[in-house]
Amino acid sequence: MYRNKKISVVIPCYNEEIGLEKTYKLIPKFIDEVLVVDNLSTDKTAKVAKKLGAKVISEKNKGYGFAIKKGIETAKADIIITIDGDGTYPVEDSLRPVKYLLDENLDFVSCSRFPLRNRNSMHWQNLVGNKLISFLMKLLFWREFKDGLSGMWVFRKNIYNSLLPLSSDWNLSEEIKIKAYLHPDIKFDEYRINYHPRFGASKVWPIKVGIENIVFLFKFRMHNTLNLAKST
Ligand SMILES: Nc1nc2c(ncn2[C@@H]2O[C@H](COP(=O)(O)OP(=O)(O)OP(=O)(O)O)[C@@H](O)[C@H]2O)c(=O)[nH]1
Ligand SMILES: [Mg+2]
Repeated sequence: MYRNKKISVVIPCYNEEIGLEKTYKLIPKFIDEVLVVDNLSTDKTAKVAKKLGAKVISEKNKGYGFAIKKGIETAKADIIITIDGDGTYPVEDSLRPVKYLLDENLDFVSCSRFPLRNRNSMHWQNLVGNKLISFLMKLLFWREFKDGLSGMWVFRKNIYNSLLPLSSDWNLSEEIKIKAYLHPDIKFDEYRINYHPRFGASKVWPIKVGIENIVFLFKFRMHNTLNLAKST
């Protein structure tokens, strides 16, 4: 609880038995609810999460988007914080972006990892991909996104129905930020955070995901242009 607001942390997990424990132990006391979404893990992720005291839900459709949506929809909170289960996002400092959201009367804060404080925290392929996608987001949507692919967001749950992201995979990260920024009644901003090296092995193919992210951005832009043209 913080300033009378109930706060949930949502952690989508696919085989994060190593990182989840490290992540969980850093969760600060003001958090009311920790939701671990087990996305078809074949390791002990669900067992570890239960033992730690998290609420464990399972998402049977494979994909980051499916997992994070399930967690957000299940969370019973006024404010939701999303992080990864690999120890990378600074949940220990999550009061800062929450304060920023409330002090500035915002609805959606996307936590930016850039400029990186610890150069070793991100593989160079991810760094290049992130920069390229953030640049394309700026070019296509005319707003600077310092970190278009950050997985740490702090937002008011009551705006979620106005965003309703459709993506089932990694594209959801871009989609939710762009929708939050474009929505006329939602106040969006970014807030700089630290980023730590990952615990456990990565399961992502950065080039494949990068290409999917780029194709999605162009399609999403076209869809928005068509909708705008129809409404004028
Ligand atoms: N790879 C993968 N991760 C998933 C999936 N569903 C949920 N996740 C979780 O989503 C979070 C983000 O995925 P990460 O693998 O950390 O992706 P990333 O941060 O872009 O890249 P790395 O940390 O370098 O692997 C992690 O907690 C994953 O365990 C899935 O279907 N595939
Ligand atoms: Mg990660």
